[in-house]
Amino acid sequence: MSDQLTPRPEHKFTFGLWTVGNQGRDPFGHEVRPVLDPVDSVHHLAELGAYGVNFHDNDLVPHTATPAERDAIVTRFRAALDATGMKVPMATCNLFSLPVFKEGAFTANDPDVRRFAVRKALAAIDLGAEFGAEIFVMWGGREGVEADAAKDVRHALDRYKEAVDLCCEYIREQGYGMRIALEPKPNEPRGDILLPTVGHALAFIGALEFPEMVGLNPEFAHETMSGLSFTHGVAQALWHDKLFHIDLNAQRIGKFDQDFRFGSEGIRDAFYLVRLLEDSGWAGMRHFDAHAYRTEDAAGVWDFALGCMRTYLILKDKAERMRTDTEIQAALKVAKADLLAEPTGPLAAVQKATLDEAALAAQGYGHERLDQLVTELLLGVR
Ligand SMILES: [Mn+2]
Repeated sequence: MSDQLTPRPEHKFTFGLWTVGNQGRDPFGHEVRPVLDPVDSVHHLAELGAYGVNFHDNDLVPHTATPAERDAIVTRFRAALDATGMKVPMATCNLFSLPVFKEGAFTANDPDVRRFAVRKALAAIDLGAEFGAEIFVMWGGREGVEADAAKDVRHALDRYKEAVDLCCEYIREQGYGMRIALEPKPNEPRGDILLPTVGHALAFIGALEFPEMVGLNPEFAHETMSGLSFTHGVAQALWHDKLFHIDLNAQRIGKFDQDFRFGSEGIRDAFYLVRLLEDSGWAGMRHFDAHAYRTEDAAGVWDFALGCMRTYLILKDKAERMRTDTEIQAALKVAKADLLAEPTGPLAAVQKATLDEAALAAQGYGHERLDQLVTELLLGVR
């Protein structure tokens, strides 16, 4: 059992450099942890059994770096990857920290700010491609507004589409084979952010020039902030074949973006998510976009990272037990869960069927018993 809960590279666990590198700054408090060298992160995470790391351009290469400094950083980082066997499956671009993006990046009103943003994204795509990244995440943290008078959302969406199209055009031109994953979020840092939920983003993809190149990177915390079921959002992304990447963490409804250790809140939601990912056979990275509590020192950061992975593996084991638990499987039969896979039609069958409305209305589905059995499984008494 203990070996089964030990993270290993084949589990495909990845962490952003910004997650373990988070220094604990919040809107009211300064940094509490020193800067973490990305090379140290690679070594620590490899020791813990992770598969790889992901980065924003400026997590690795500072915005002010000269080309020579960039090359030296890239060489040193590559050596750490080679020494540990760690991969870089995803890269992204920081289009939210610099003052130039205070009014937006891809959707800024000023066309020159937009050009600056697209150019920065193209450079980040190059950097990701250099490390073999197959997914490029776009989180539009500054693509939003507080003063609604100042921005026509319809035009902003035109410009958002244009920017994504330009990035796709560039990826194709360079022959990178990279795919783009949009990351929805309802608010924070902007009062309202564009593409606020999985549903908004899925609809947006249909309007793009290269829709087959673009999918989603849904985040547990972001959907939960809206009070929505993250698992349902992920299920719909899977249904559309648009789950390109995922951001795992924990969050309570109605709070600021907490980015807690996976499973630290909403353990039940986390369980159903893991069950969905495992049952669907989804082959993507199990990526954690979270950070250690501000109370933690350097050692606490590695406790945090290991905790994310162990909780995932524990929930994966619970999902497996659910599949083999005869009482739970019998309760699922009572709930007729298996019959949902059966088509309703064809039309002639619908028209011909003998339907006893009173009998159908009178039947019970046994959800109380089923739910309690799953609860007891999660609580460790089954
Ligand atoms: Mn995220």
